[in-house]
Amino acid sequence: MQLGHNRRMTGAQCLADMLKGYGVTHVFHVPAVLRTTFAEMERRDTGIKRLHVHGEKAAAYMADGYARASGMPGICMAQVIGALNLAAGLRDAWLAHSPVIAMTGGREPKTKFRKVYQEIDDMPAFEPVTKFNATVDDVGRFPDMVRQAFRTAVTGCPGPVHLQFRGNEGQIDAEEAEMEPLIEPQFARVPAFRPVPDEDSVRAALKLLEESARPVIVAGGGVRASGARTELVAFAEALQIPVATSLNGKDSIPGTHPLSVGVVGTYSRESANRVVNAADLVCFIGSETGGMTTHFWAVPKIGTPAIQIDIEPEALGRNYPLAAAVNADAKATLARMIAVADRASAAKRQAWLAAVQKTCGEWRAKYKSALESEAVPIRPERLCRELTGHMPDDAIVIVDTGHAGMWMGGMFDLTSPRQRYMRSAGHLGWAFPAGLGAKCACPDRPVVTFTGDAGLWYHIAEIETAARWGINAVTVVNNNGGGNQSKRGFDRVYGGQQTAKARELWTFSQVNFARIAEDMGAMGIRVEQASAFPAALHQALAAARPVVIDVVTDIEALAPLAVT
Ligand SMILES: Cc1ncc(C[n+]2csc(CCOP(=O)(O)OP(=O)(O)O)c2C)c(N)n1
Ligand SMILES: [Mg+2]
Repeated sequence: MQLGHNRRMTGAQCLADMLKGYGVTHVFHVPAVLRTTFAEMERRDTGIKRLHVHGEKAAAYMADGYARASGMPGICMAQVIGALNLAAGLRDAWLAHSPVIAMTGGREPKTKFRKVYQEIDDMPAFEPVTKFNATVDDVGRFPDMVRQAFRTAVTGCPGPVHLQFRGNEGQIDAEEAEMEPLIEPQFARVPAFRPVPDEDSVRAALKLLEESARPVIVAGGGVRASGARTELVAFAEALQIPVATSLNGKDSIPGTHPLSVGVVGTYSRESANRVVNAADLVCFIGSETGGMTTHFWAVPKIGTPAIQIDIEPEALGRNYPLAAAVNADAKATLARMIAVADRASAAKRQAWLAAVQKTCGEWRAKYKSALESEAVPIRPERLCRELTGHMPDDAIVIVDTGHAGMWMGGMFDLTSPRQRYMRSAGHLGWAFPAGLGAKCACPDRPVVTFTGDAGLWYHIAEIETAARWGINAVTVVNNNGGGNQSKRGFDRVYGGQQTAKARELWTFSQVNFARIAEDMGAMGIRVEQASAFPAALHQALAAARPVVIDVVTDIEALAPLAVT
């Protein structure tokens, strides 16, 4: 980077050049914000697609899906009145450590505190959901503030950033200054750096793993951020250590790999929880060891000897006292461990591996009939099995929360190391727009989103956005006519019985989402028999149009609860 070549330009010209320089291909917004910048993006031939969508929260989720699929910051924008809708949409990115950069319009010093139309102080609302929350008050600050936004979003543990541009619509972008729109390519994507581990810490962790008779690895989202899947699998194979994943880290290892035991925690697979709870040593890699992954610290139980490998030092030991801690990039650490591991130590884990295989086999036997069910309405377990069997080997799978997370986390398997899996970190309705964002980032890969009907309702208007922009993602709706994950809880407060009044609290009208999709310009396919699903998925993937597959499923089907 060379400084000192300033030229007179507008903030809009500077921002358009910088976004192009960082490799941004799409921005997601609700008008009207940074209008001059949008015109400059076009005039300066940046090729950046400027997608105007139906709601700011959806714009943030699209940017989030784009960021998680590509590792590059996703950009979303809103004028001052939409700023808090955008902030709400950053909440999942914050929880998932996704590098989203939000840009909003903001207060003009000349009119502050005078009851200007639509204006409040939005900055506090961005504080809990961003790593960096800043105002751009002087046009001359565009270059350094945009660089800082990218730098913060992708370094360390990645996360969202907010820049508020002066003027309710960010009109500061029309002002001029002497500027140099320099970019730092290193900060265009995650990971920006690969800090290597301290050798002693690697040796200490490795020694414990080599000595352990019943170890297990719990791989988290940090494995994806680091791009460490290949090393993770190679390391597990070298020492013959079973691998559980967090829901966020599900694509760390294919579900069909002999060492894979499934997703551990709350939205989980029984075999994974049983294996982790039977282990004598748990090695967390790129995992927050949070409530969902550990079923609120019951899997493994506190006191189980633990190791943690994490890029963020303050994560080390947060929830489990550690026998060893490694502070470094996951890929760099695993590469070093593979290089120095004592492979002969694997022999002492034969009995453990046999027990692990038995536990996994028991899970398969227990759910065989549900996974193969021919029932009408369709069982969600069977839908998951069809998705396992027919998912393209380079697919990006995007999954909503609630039952969607439970069904797909527990019952669906990735079958190829090329497949990617991303999940809502807790917000219902995230998956559909996130899937559209992922498809924008990776137009040549199949994107298959799995959501419940309540999840789709949130941002259903974005079917029109997908059709208008030719975002050819495939969305599979587990349509049971209600938010039936809520059934257990409402039955409980009604004395443990299902009453008509309890059902009122979580059921919806029956609708045909395939027909709605067709009306909005997408393709719709309705599936009422499980055996018809594979053909529907193949048709959808070949359609070169956005597709909604509306799968009519059993409203009484409840996902199994976590075992401890
Ligand atoms: C923003 C937000 N609000 C509320 C919830 C609570 N919640 C979790 S699952 C769920 C219902 C899900 O319904 P649907 O998507 O149809 O899936 P189903 O349970 O019917 O399979 C709700 C309301 C949430 N996770 N996120
Ligand atoms: Mg539902």
